Amino acid sequence: MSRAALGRVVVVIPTYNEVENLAWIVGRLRAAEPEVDVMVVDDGSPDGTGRLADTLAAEDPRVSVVHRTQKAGLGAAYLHGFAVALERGYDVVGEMDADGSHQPEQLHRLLDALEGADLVIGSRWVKGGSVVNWPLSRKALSVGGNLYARAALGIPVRDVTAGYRLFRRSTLEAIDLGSVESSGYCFQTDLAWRTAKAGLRIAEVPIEFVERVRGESKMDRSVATESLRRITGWGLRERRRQAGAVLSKMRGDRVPV
Ligand SMILES: Nc1nc2c(ncn2[C@@H]2O[C@H](COP(=O)(O)OP(=O)(O)OP(=O)(O)O)[C@@H](O)[C@H]2O)c(=O)[nH]1
Ligand SMILES: [Mg+2]
Repeated sequence: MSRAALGRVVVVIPTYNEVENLAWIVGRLRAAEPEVDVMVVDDGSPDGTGRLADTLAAEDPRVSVVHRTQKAGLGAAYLHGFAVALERGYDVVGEMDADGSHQPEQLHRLLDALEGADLVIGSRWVKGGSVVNWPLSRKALSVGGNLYARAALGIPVRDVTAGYRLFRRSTLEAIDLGSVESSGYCFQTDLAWRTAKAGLRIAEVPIEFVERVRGESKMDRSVATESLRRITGWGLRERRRQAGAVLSKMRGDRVPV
């Protein structure tokens, strides 16, 4: 499919204290994909990231900024950005970190895969995917978290926590964003899970994920705890639903006709 057939594409970049990274990543994205728009969603970063984003937007009509007043988590920032993107009529809405972990030069892989999918995930854990500069402990956390999520939810996605993504507009409209409560990274699992449940197509393409070299990670224990708690809850609910469906089918089968 040609790029034009995808329609208008915007990549949302959530930021909190990314002043050292933002110009670098936005510049790379604009150079790699000149037809793709960029929307920075900043949570009132004390380090001036929001002001820097305004400067970038003033220099380039394809860059825009959404300012939020306080740090409310990655999920909340994305939900805000998605709502603005849908309101502005974009056909494809993407996710990308500001810290260089998601390489703009690999976005074409995701764009190409969107032809046959409703959600494309840039994946570290499919064949050809990789992680650069992660200690073994961080790898184990990601692989373990993915195994757990896959087992609990039964979705066939290798990297369900990954945050390099493209959604079709129709996907975001189908998965009831208004009822999403996940605020941390669990947001990523939540949206993949909703997409799978809606019967939509999820494709994974391999990416090389590069650990941030500048600025501080916002990952902390509460983020991992939220994921574990919510995924377990969703998994148990799903198992109960499946068991209920089997039971009612068995009862239905026995009803004499
Ligand atoms: N607007 C907003 N952005 C956030 C928030 N938390 C994280 N981010 C951004 O989300 C992206 C991912 O955050 P990171 O801290 O890099 O998280 P991570 O990649 O899982 O962790 P590291 O691998 O340790 O870097 C970055 O662009 C952050 O600036 C938040 O509360 N609000
Ligand atoms: Mg990061």
